[in-house]
Amino acid sequence: MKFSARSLFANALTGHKNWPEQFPDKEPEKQYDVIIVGAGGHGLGAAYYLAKKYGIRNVAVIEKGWLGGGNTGRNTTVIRSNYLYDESAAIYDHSVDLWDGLSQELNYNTMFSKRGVLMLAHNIHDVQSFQRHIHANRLNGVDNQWLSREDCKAFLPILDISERPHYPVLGGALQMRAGTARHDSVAWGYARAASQIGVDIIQNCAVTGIRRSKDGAVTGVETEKGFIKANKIAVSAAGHSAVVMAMAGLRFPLESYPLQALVSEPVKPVMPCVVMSNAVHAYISQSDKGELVIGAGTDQYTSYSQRGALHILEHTLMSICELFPIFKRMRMLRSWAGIVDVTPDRSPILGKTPIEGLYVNCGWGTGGFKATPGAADLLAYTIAHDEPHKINAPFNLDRFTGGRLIDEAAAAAVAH
Ligand code: FAD
Ligand code: PYC
Repeated sequence: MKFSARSLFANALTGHKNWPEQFPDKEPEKQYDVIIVGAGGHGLGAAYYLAKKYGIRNVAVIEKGWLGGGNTGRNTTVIRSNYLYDESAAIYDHSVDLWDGLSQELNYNTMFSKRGVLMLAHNIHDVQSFQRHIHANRLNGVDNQWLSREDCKAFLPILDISERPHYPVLGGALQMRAGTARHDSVAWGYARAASQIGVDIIQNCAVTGIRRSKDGAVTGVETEKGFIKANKIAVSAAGHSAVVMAMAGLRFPLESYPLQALVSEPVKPVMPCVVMSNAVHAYISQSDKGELVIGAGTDQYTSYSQRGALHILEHTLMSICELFPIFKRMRMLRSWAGIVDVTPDRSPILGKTPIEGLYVNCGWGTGGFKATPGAADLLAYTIAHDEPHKINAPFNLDRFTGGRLIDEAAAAAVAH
């Protein structure tokens, strides 16, 4: 049996043993109270809150790769809550609130930095849409303000506000409480804290099936290493949620797409905030190490391949250079992709399923990193109480049959 260097390192850090030492038999008798499928920030965070807030410690998080190796470790860390609808304001703002104290809560520096997120408007439709968002946000107590073209330049001097670019800047919406964090620290922080209070994290162990009793309730998961029993199972397997839910016989309204990002060589501080532009399919920030962190829109075709199309990156870099001519000679160090699962209304699905004992957290699409502490907290609540919290109740699966969609396409901020 082989283990990657990363997973051995992960185990060393969390004090966890690998599967064979933990479960010498192929068919362990171990019965967990809760199994969470997927050791991303959401799954690990839910395990932490189950143990910490509700005293449910007999929990296993089962991961096919290494912890934090999915989208949690691949994203560009934009955290904001400037969504349009009341339901979204409540769920994303709950998360931003939790980000605030997370480093202290976990005793692990998540490097949350409220440097502001500026969303650029390039046409009259953008202007109207962003101003509508600003009004809606304010009514919900979420900070967001309109900047004129000149205000944008004053806030971000390297921005080209001339008529030269294909998409001239007409203004922008700025949320100052928004910002960035360090992506994998969230997974590590939750993993260490959960592990310290009794949660098992089992890596290199893909879930391959969900077993159900004759009356339909879940009884456990089939994995590459054998069957593991539990009467409650939560699936938090971003990008692959539809595949895992199909194991229980459920069809989910999700499509999976590659989403790409890249980073440059490090340079001295030059970007004071995050800048996003849905119209040009590009966004950019600067990490504390000095690298420019640049993200693209999703690929145009569905795929589970963790690499995206080159022309998407070319288009993104072209747009970045138009908005910021100063970056034309920067060299890019690396690029990568993650698989995001997208719902028809671009809002997540977080709650119970029609199957007894089966819970789901998926469909965060291009925007679930910001939601990590909030989604984790609400998933733990839903599992512990066997009913959703009022914040996630609107995000249930049956909104797609009942028609109560929460259409956040315009607030997604990343081109799909
Ligand atoms: P993940 O971290 O993906 O964890 C899910 C885990 O499930 C994975 O580790 C996977 O291996 C595991 N898994 C899957 N199938 C199985 C199985 N059968 N058995 C066991 N385990 C399984 N969001 C933002 O808010 N801001 C951003 O700036 C942002 N930028 C992004 C940039 C990129 C390039 C990408 C790809 C995504 C971005 N996102 C962003 C989205 C964000 O990354 C995700 O929504 C979020 O990280 C999802 O977290 P998670 O814990 O649910 O999923
Ligand atoms: O949801 O803010 C976001 C985001 C930024 C980059 C990718 N997603």
